[in-house]
Amino acid sequence: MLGMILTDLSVCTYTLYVIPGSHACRSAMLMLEHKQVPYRRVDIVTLLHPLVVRLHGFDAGGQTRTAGGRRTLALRLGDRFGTVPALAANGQRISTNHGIARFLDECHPQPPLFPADPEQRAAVEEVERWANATLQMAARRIPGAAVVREPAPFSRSSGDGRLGYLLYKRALTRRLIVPRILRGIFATSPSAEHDPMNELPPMLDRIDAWIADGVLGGAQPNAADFMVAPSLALILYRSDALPLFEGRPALELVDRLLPEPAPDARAARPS
Ligand SMILES: N[C@@H](CCC(=O)N[C@@H](CS)C(=O)NCC(=O)O)C(=O)O
Repeated sequence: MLGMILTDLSVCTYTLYVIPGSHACRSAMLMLEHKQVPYRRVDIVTLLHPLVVRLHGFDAGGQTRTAGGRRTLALRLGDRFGTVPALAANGQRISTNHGIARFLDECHPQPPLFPADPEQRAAVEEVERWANATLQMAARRIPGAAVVREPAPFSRSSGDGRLGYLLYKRALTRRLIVPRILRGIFATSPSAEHDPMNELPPMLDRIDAWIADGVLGGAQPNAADFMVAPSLALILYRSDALPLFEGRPALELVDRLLPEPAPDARAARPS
């Protein structure tokens, strides 16, 4: 079918629509894997995804996303058409990680994605909300600022990493299209003065505090862990972000849930 690559042809009831390397999509994949629910993954060609998921009966779950304080035309259109991850399950259409987490906990209670205790649950939901509204967009714009400044090196280095290749398999396609996505959709500027990297240390401080409080990084990962870790993994595609992570519990969290692939595993992957 136009715009799609079937990545797993085994027969199963759940189908997850994603785009390659998306941190938001990896959150849903981690939650499905946590539940040990088998699913078929459908990779949609990036930029066709709002239309493709809409044609499959999804929407964007009523989101109103902003980037750099702006609601660009493309974001408004995406919020009108649909977003990924999108989960088709037994005839139901579940849009957004927020919806997917709750659907999974209802249909597959064990292991839970939210604590049973109401106070602890409220704390996890607060972090989940922040990760969805603030961290997920910052995670696009922090590496994005480096991409729009210097597209060529990033198009080469983003061919592999904790989330796999980012958005497009071919480096030339990434070189030509990704900077346009970042500027046009996510309002990312090359200006060093307005580099969103400045927002990273306070965000890492918040995450470290939540880990210290036991809301994140517990023995049993929860929905908020699965929202936070992929965004941190995406930020780490920007090499000068790593020193800001060194020695932090936030780095341990992402290393645990989404480790850096070993160099020999990278070499063995088909290009
Ligand atoms: N925050 C939501 C939405 C995720 C999201 O923004 N997904 C992006 C891909 S990474 C998307 O589908 N964008 C479509 C568009 O902006 O048109 C979630 O976690 O489910």
